[in-house]
Amino acid sequence: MPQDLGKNHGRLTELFAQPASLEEWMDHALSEEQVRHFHEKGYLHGVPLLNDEQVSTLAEQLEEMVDPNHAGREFFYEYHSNESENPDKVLFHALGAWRVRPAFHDVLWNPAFLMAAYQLLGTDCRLFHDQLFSKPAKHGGVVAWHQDYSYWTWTTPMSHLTCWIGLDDVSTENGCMYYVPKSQHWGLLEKKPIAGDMDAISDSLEPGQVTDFNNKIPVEMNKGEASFHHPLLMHGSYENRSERRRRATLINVFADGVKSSRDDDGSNAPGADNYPKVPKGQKMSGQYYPRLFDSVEELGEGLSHIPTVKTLAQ
Ligand SMILES: O=C(O)CCC(=O)C(=O)O
Repeated sequence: MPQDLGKNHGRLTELFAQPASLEEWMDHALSEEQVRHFHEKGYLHGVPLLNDEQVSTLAEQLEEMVDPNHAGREFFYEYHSNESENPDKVLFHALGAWRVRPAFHDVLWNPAFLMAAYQLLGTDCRLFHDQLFSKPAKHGGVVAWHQDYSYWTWTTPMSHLTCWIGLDDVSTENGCMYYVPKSQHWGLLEKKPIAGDMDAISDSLEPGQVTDFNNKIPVEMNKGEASFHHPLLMHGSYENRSERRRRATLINVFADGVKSSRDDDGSNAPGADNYPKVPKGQKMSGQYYPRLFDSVEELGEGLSHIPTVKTLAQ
């Protein structure tokens, strides 16, 4: 019987060493300039989060999960695959890998991720969910322009953060993400279909916002590097025109204290039927929404010296 790894909140592997001192945590801290960049533009990219061994272990375990018959498939919250015979050709998107394979479980407690998430949220985080993306070589699939929070309005208040981690080098040729800088100030726009028409959002935009798309930036990075973005930042990715795959894992977190606003019948949370349920009005917490970081416990007296989006705003 496959085990649900989500029942366990301790490390399952030796892949990610835990810092033993404040100094070791500080080795992972973002600079004030990086935090300011995120605060102003709504994103930060090129943050090194994984070494080569971590990348290859995650990539191997992703390959296993691309096979729809793998052990543990039932623990996914969402699982979309075009079911090709050849794993290299599968367009794959799934949520919940942390419950299925140990490296995806332990990457949630990667100290480099936790430190950056603390600084960019300005507070301690809990896991919302993870995601896997694999775009095969020469594949026409796009991820249409969208704002992540348009999928998450059943959790409030909006205090969420996305971390996108490349398991391959990513460039404009193999379908890297694009961001529209400062679009986090546009407010929440209508949700449009995520596949098919890249520009489906365009009829919800003001003329000035349409012009802002001219400033979109490609998030080109080396494998093992991450980008972070604000829940309202407009982003998407074009097709993979290259001979190379483009694989990534994402970690979606929210501030400790975010509550469920999901109606009992789930009507205001389309697509979220398989997520562990929290009654409306209650804090998103419990086994499947673990608190990943306790800044007071981990950073103690160092806390007041660490730049965060909240200290910048003061
Ligand atoms: O990996 C992609 O192409 C899209 C990822 C995405 O939509 C996200 O990071 O929220």
